[in-house]
Parts: sequence; C-alpha cells; structure tokens
Amino acid sequence: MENTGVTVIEHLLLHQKQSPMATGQFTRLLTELIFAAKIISREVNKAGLVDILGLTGDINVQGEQVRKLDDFANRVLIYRMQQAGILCAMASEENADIIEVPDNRPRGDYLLVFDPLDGSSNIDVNVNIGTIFSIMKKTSDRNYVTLEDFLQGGSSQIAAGYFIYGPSTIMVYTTGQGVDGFTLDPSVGEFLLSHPSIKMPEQGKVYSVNESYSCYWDEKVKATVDYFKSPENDRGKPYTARYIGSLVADFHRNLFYGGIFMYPADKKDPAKPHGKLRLLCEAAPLAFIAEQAGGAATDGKGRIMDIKPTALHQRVPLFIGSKKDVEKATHIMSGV
Ligand code: P6P
Repeated sequence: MENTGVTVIEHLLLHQKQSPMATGQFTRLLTELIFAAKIISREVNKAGLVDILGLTGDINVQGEQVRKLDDFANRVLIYRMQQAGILCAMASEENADIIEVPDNRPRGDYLLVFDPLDGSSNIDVNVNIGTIFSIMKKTSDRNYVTLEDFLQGGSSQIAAGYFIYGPSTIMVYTTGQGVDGFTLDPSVGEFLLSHPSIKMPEQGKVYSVNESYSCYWDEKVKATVDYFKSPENDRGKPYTARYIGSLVADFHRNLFYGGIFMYPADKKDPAKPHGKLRLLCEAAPLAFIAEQAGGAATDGKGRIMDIKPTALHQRVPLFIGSKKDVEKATHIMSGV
C-alpha cells in the first residue's frame, strides 16, 4: 500500500538508515532547509496582504531589481543555514561572493548553493515561484573555504531540489536515488509524501521558450524551436506552447506532464552571451532532478551535469525535460 502519510523527515530518516555512512548531518541540513522553506511559504502565501511586495530599491549581483520577498527569502535561508551547524559555506544567487559560516557558529563539511526565490519577477502577480537548492560536500582538505570549493561539476552534487510556492507548497528533491515530491499540509506544518518516485514522461507535448527573443537567436536555435512547432516532428503534430516565465513552475509542469524547457544563448544582452540561467543554482540542481526522473538536461551540446564551473554565477544555455525531446533538441543544436 502506498504509504502517503510519510513525512519528509521520516523519508529522510529512512534514507539515512539505508546509508551506512550517514552521520545524520545531511538529515539535519535538510531539516533546517525545510524549516526555512516553511517560513518563506508563509510569507509568499500572505504576500498580497502585507507590505512585503514591491522592491527594496537594491540591485543584486545579477543586476536585477531585488524584490522584498526574495530579499526576505535570502535572509531567512542564510540565517537558518548558519544555525544548522552543518555547512562550511553557502552561495546565493543574490550574493556576489560565497557566504561563510561565522567563526562563532558550528560548521560542517557541506556546501549549499541556492536561488532563494526564482521567478521573483512574478511575485506581484501571484504566479508560482520557487526556491532551488544544490548540496555538495567540501572536497579540499584546506581548513578554510574558497570559491574553488564551489566550482564542482553537477555530478558532484549530493542532493538537489526545489520548493514551489503556489496553490500548494511542494518540495521535490533527489539524493541520487530517484525523485520524490512532498506537499505541505499547512494545517499541521508538515511536508507529506505526495509524489513518490516521480518519473518524467519520455516524450512530451509541451515546449517552453520565450519566443520574443527569436530575433536574437542563431540559426540552430531557430531550427530547434521550429522543430517543436512543426507538424513534421516525430509526434506528427506541433507541441503546445507553455511559458510561465518562472523556471521552477515551467520545470515542475514538464516533470509531470513531459515536455522541454529551453533558455538558449541569445544575442539580446552582450553581458550574458550564454543565456540568462545560472549553472550552479538553477541548471545543475534541476538537471540532477531531471536525470534522476528519467529526463535529460544539456546546454545544447553536452550534459549540464558534466560542465565544470569556472565562476560562481556562470550562466549556461539550458535545454531540460523529457529525454527524447532534449535529445532531439541537442541533436539539432549540434548541427548534425
Ligand atoms: P525571461 C526568472 O527571472 C528567471 O530567472 C526564471 O525563473 C525564468 O525561467 C526566466 O528568468 C525567465 O526569463 O527572459 O523569459 O523573462
């Protein structure tokens, strides 16, 4: 009988028991992360009611206007994770440099990278937004943390996941043993197992890309997107266009319904020749989930999980979703 009354902590402890080397540190880390997400979920769900919408007036490292709610989410995550005593450092999409754990706080060997509130441009209009996270282990034997400790390829991730805040708050995560989803029951404040062993359909019916940038695309990108719009594709009919403009929401839909999300390189912003999305806090964690759910993720040439980062906020083109759709897109993008 599907045991859907399982809380995410029970699920974590079960996994911990099955991992002979487990010390409980990882479970503790996830527990603190989940607590932070519950706080963020509470604020997101009442954002329309309190003066937490709108802009702080600050500009983040990405050059983007910082909205109050993603500033709040960033501060909650940093504070809670510093209390956890499990991390040695963290990196946020909102912060230019790595964030070390203060000397007066206990430390561990884990590294956390996160986008505190992805899709935040949608906050004011009640569109789903999300927190994306990636967990790695410090591998250097230095007794201090440097940027280099974070520049590990996606395959080095210990775990990855996201929280999506919408009609319900759902946590989706993987530790490399498949993908599971948990839905927050606000009446008891617990995430309950709602989507065990998620498998992404091998081929979808949806393509997701911001077509307003087509004037900035090269011929390969145009040919790739045209393939999904064509009645001559492998399906024999055009894919449906869906684009929410919130990566977590677009990804979450394709995880269950199948399909492909594309954010290709384009020429719209010379400062961002490889597209808008960040490798460490967006593409790599979602690629880990996609592959664990039977899907795929490439930069149009090779696996996202194989890319060795050279910078903390490195951006990459992203083609992610159903395996057959991503393989097709990558085939066209490679020009063969
Ligand atoms: P565009 C949100 O700002 C975000 O980082 C992702 O969540 C989303 O997929 C993308 O940017 C949307 O970008 O250029 O289409 O508005």
